[in-house]
Amino acid sequence: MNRQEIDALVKQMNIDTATANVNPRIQQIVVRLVADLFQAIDDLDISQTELWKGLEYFTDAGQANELGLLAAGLGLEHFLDLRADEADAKAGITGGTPRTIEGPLYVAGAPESIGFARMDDGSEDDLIDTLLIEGTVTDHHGNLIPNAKVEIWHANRLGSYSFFDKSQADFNLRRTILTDANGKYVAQTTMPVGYGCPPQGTTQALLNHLGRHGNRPSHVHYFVSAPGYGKLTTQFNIEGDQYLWDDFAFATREGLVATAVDITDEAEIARYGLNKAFKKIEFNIQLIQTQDQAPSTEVIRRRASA
Ligand code: MBD
Ligand code: FE
Repeated sequence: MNRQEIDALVKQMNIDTATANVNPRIQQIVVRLVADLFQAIDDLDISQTELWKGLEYFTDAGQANELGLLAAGLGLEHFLDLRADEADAKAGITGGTPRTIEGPLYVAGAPESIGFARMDDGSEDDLIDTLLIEGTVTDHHGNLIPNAKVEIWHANRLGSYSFFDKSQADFNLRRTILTDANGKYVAQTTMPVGYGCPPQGTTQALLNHLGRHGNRPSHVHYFVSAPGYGKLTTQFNIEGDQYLWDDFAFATREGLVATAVDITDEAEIARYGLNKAFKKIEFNIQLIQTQDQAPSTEVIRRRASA
């Protein structure tokens, strides 16, 4: 079949046969996606058995709640970031901390505090290094932004996230910190370990067929927002991890690589109120002022809440 025949066929299938509530945007998107699918079936001579295999895959992935993970693993989420960067550039927006993907593991409703939060529940104290994260939130001139909302979430020493891993306490390693009067935030937590896709899951099954691993480097997620500034979705990825530049979700970016510095000096340890050597990461965040011509950076998607 040629494209004209395919387009004609798809159009026919999308003629309104009912009168109410047509959504022209959905119509436009579905017509295009269906035509592109037909084209791919034709080009690749996809068999009926293969087509059903694909539909069954989506059924299984949806039932396993792994479609968000799949979107990360297929690079869809990263692709949308690259498009958002392009849209910013077109609108003349430059600078600020780079964005990178949210991933599928955010949970709304984490405990809030001002200036400082301890994020871990102490259960990993003897098993993993303490990590101290500190930084400021500023505008792109370097002016400090007090009262900015810094939402932080990360994995434990096994690469697992609370809520999704029911063996952890609710909101373990998830906090919302409002920057203090000096625009500063400090988080005391534990060193995260990189995430790996569930080995028996639907995402890993597909990655296996593609000859790909399903691992992420050690990283910490952020949402940062303040009135008058675009909401920033980002992460830092930690230097030294074998997957730093081999992330199955393509989230590591220049400007988002953090170095964990070993702090062993007794006076420094005492100054932070700690009782053992720890690692420290400085992660400063620059927000961009909202502009009329700027595309919104707020992404609406279904998220867990606890
Ligand atoms: C993660 O922790 C993550 O950040 C992404 C993008 C995908 C799966 C797990
Ligand atoms: Fe993550």
